[in-house]
Amino acid sequence: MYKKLLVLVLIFMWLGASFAEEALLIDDFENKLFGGPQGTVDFGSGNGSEVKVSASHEIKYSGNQAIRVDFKAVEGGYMWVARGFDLDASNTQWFIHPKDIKWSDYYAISFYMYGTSSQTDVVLDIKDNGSEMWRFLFKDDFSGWRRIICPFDKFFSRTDWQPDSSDRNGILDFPIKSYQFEILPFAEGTLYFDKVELVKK
Ligand SMILES: [Ca+2]
Ligand SMILES: [Ca+2]
Repeated sequence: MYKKLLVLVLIFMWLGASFAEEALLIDDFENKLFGGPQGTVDFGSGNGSEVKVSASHEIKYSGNQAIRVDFKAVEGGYMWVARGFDLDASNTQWFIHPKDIKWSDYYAISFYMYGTSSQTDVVLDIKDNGSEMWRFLFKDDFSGWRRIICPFDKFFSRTDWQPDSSDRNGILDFPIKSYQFEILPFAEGTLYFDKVELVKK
């Protein structure tokens, strides 16, 4: 009897440990979501493109809300929707500071997107410790929530634009300081994002 109970307890402990360690939740868009210097989201657009963010309570993947991104992306335009550290807006931080993450334990960053099968090209950029921007391309070619896993070795250093302060050394220098979504032209619509995690090796 006790032996069986002990085995059960051990199995549950093992399961708990495996699930707990599979991914590290770094962001869930649970704040009030707004832009500007005191903003919780660093977002904007230029050259004719438009972007707006808000909290979505009806369509969400986890917690109380997701981030809703309404956009119009035109040829020659640009946009960004960023969260993390060292951004212009001052309240965009993740749950955990990049310096407190053991990056060598993780091979990918992942998030959930609510797709609309629009065939729109979407990117996730990450900014490395040398302020170099790295890009991962994917497509809105599904409907509803789906987890998009972006392995670090599938990102490429952006050739179209880099911040002035970027080291441009072609090396993905950890810790990563922030991430941002961009919708590529031409596209107009709404996408939702939620639950950003780092995925264990
Ligand atoms: Ca959420
Ligand atoms: Ca670099």
